[in-house]
Amino acid sequence: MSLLAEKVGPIERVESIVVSLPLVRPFETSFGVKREKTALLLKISSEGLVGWGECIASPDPYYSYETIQTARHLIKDFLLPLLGNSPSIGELLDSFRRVRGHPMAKAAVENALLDLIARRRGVPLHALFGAEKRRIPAGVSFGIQKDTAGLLELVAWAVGKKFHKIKVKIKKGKDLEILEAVRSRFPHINLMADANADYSLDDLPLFREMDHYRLLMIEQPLSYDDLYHHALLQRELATPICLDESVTSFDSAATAIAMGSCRIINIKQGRVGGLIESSRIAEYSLERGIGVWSGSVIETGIGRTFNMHLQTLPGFVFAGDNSGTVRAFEEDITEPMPVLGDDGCVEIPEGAGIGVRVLEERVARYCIFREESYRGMR
Ligand code: OSB
Ligand code: MG
Repeated sequence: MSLLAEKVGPIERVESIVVSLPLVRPFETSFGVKREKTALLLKISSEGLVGWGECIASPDPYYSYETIQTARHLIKDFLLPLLGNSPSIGELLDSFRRVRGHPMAKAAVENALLDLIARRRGVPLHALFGAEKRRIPAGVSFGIQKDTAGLLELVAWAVGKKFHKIKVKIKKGKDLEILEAVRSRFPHINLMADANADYSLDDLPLFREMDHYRLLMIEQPLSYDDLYHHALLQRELATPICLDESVTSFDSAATAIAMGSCRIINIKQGRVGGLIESSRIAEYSLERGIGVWSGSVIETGIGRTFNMHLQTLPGFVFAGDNSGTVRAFEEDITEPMPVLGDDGCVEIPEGAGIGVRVLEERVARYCIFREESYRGMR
């Protein structure tokens, strides 16, 4: 049976659980410093099986307008009630279209239902998409550091670990010297910079300088919802622009590609409405010569594992951001932890669904809020 035609129900109960995990080291971007990871988890129960999802919204609206509170509200009051019509997963996602925006809320529900469907079928998540298991090349992302020496140490460590892509965060006033230092010490690594929307077209001279560092790409240099100015900037640069914040759906991806706003797309499946929307973007991009990769917002083991399965699809030609391949938390909420091999790759977990066990006693330990968001017929 095709995936979209598969019935999602009967769903007995959905719980929304907010956990807060201390980060091993603070993560600084142009929009702020994160010291702990706070995430909204969904636990969907159906006929003795459980599907898990993780919403990528933050407590604050700085990376995206969605927050944990808005996502929890949208999920409980507008998305989950649509389960009452016993839809197929395709019908449910169609009915989500009536709700404008809020792709992070939609993705969390979609993810948990796909995990449930895959567990019910007894197959790994990526098999729902007809994809084959493969080793996933790992990338690493470093936040803005206090000093360049500290960053160089981290990069040297990552080079030793054979990471396939090294991303450094930049912001206004902390850009060229950082890239100059890393590039001159490591002339041959796959290096890229992520600006998290900190610049404008007035900074064109700075981007012309950046063109000299042979970066694999520059991620989201301009405003979070801009496509036009990115198209103007891309024309002036040899370095590919990669869009993150500006791509929030298949439609915005198609517009970006048509306008020449980027040559690469960072697909965070949690940012574009889920795995099914991501698979459409990846296929469409591949047909048009646009490379994609899987980004992350330092998800817990739940969200991280969804991202790993996504990367088995065709079109994912660059290594992803995979926070989980670096120890991000003192203690994660899933087992087993991914192991970074000598080849700089990680293995997709075996087993049905996402294939990792959620450690409920740890979820309980780090839980800061919990509610029942849906109760179905029994
Ligand atoms: O812009 O990619 C981003 C983390 C939080 C919010 C936005 C971003 C990020 C990262 C994390 O870059 C990268 C990782 O998880 O390894
Ligand atoms: Mg980014």
